Amino acid sequence: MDAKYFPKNIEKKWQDHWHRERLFETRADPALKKFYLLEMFPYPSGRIHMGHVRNYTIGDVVARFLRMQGYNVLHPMGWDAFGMPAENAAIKAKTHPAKWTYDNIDYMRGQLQKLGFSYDWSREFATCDVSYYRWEQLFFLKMYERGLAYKGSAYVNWCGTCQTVLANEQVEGGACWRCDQPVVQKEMEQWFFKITAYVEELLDYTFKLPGWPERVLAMQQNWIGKSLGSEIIFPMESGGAGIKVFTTRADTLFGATFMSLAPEHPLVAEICRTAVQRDAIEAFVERAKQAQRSDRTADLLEKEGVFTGSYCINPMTQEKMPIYVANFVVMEYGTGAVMAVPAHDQRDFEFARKYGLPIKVVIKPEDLTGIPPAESLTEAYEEDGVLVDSGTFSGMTSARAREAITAALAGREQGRQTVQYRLRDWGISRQRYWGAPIPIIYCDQCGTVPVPEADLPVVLPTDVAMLPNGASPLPVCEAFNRTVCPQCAGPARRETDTMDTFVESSWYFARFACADYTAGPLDKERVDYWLPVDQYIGGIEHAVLHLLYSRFFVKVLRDMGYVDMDEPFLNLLTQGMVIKDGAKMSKSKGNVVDPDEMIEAYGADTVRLFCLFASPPERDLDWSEQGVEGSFRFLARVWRMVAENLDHLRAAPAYAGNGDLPADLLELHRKTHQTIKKVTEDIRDRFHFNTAIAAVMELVNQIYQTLENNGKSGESRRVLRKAVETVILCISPMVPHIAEELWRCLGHQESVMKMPWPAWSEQALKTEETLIVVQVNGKLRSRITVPSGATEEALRRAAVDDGKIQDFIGGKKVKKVVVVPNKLVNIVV
Ligand code: ANZ
Ligand code: ZN
Repeated sequence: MDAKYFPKNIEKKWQDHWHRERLFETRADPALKKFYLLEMFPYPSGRIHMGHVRNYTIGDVVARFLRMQGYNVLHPMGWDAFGMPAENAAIKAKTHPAKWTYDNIDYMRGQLQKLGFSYDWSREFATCDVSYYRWEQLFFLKMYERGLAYKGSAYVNWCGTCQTVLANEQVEGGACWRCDQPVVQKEMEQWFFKITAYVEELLDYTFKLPGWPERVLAMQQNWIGKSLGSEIIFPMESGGAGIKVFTTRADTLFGATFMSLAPEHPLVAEICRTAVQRDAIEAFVERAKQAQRSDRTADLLEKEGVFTGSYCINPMTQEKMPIYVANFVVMEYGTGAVMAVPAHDQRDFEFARKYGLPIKVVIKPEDLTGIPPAESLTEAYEEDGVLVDSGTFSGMTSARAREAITAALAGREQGRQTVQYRLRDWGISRQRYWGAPIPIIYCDQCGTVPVPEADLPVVLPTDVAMLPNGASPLPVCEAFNRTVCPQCAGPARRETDTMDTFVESSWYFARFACADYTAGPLDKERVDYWLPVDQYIGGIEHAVLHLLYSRFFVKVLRDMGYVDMDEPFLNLLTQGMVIKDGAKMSKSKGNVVDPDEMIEAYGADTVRLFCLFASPPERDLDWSEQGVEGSFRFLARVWRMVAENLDHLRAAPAYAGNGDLPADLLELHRKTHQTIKKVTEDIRDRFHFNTAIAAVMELVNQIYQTLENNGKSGESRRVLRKAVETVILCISPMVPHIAEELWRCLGHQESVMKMPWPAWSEQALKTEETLIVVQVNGKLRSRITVPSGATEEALRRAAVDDGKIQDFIGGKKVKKVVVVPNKLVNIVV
């Protein structure tokens, strides 16, 4: 064995060996306890980044740890391979998205292999493989049959830069999640998945996922945004159908003094009284529509509106209420109409002040003090309270009044209790090329016709030239586009929209259970064995996108009979970001550290160790080259510990006795078992690899100490060997290459990965105590209890620190301390 640690000499060697031995390939076996461990699969952008390295290292440690604990572990890897960057890159580099994508996959697979991750590569697939997306097209057809996939016209988020529609989940603060450019509203025909059909179940289960971080569940609950409230109908002054509003504050109805409609509200065009008003409104509506929806509801937005010239009637006060069009009302929520209560809603308050509309106070704090009369109000009183000026409801609390007023209206068919959700159906149409074609055909005679199942897959043509402006080449690709109608055999055209790539990532985890299956999308038997995913690991940025879509998809697949579970991911770990110089490591910040360079300089094990040691997984990880060097130095120290004592260690089997040992060996024995316990619990219960590693470091220190102090008795060799093997076993999930090499150097024939995880002995943890006599100048002055086998140094300290002894020493100078281990300390002053 080399005297010094050279990762290059061992890493590739063991990677190849593990691969040849197929150590990580798994098969469903009902006799074994299964564990499905999954990290979010990457987009093949070209190279992996440190965020990937961290995510996948965390997953790999858990996978290797659980295998040693006897689990049948499924740990697959694949590629989320459709999506726009491929198109943009292909246009720039004058290549084809398919070539760009598969080249990247080849490169990145090599990178992952260089890190020694223990994936079952036999299950690898890319979502742009026809053998994958063909099944997604089948799901689409089945969803279409069930009304869960439908085409509708809607205002959608349009990103001009990316030339595509975005889902609500993909718009962040009014900007495209991918290119950060402003998103505008555009009315378009779109395909939708009816996620709202599952809204109650999706919400319900957020309270039944104890293995998920609270933060993610809260984000999903907010996104679903369930509101209990009332629908109230306000008759038009001129008769005809009234205006329906949704409100959570029916208790404020007596204070509703005007009505606000969304610019897109269908009534707007009808009720403008004069041509002047109509022009003013049209101009206003156009302006308002340009603004992004999320901005329109933001608190900071300048409230603006235009009077329509019409009035409706407050169903309680019977007073006339002017109808306005207002920029802060959105069509997509509730009914697109809001009863305005300026005294109790801040937006309405600002609006009323601006346009001189009446403000009427109808809620006061419970003690009936506090809020000034309407004229001198400076802001709305938005809290619940007690009703005033509200007819027979005056004196009621807000909570009671909401029910009572709604019930009274219900009696007159002017209102009812209802529930609203913020969640909208999932728009899945993308006007892009590099995606799974939507299996639909349009025929002049028959209309919209689904592609028959037998005609699947609808293969994305690859012999197309990319258009320089970034628009999809599919609409102009006649070979693809022109087809015959499956119903009437007449000429027809294909849908040229492709599916959102989030559709692919909504079920890939199930396909990993049976990636080679060709008789259908999912082999029920294997899927039932492996799923749900026991532990999922990935970034928090997917909290409402991928993680919500996947939950929805699994429920749909369940209802179609493909799977037997309600939820896809039992436990979720969201790891923090990788930070450098105070900012997230990213290309745009120019602070990227390339994993390849780090592996080249230090070896994969060091990179892995640093990622694990620098911080617990949920926290951000601060990249530091010194930290990386420190990790390397530790591994080198472990290496020397074995290399420099190899003959000594190889001469005896590991100690397996009950701890009947001389003091210093007993200490090492105890430390060994303490370390096993600590590492096991830190990994198993908390994924706190950093503290686990710190514990191993302590054990290594202790081993060095014992090596220094101890002769080469048979017993010491055995205890040392046990301690050294413990170090190797405990670090083997984290730094598998060096662990494997050292393990073999000790003479083992079998891979360290096939070893059972070490167990600790409770008995070894126990510290026996010994009574020690303490003398000062030869006279008995105190007795202290210390752990048996305490070192001389520890005894000396314990004796000098003892309270009684301190009194005897007083201010005198300690000349000498004589220690008789396990018996006596004499302090000479
Ligand atoms: C009258 C009222 C009085 C309201 C009051 C609030 C306070 P959540 O909790 O989010 O469901 N609203 C309803 N539809 C809207 C739309 N399409 N665009 C903008 N705002 C809309 O919010 C429900 C409240 O949001 C509703 O209750 C309504 O204003 C407003 F003192 O109705 B409220
Ligand atoms: Zn037809």
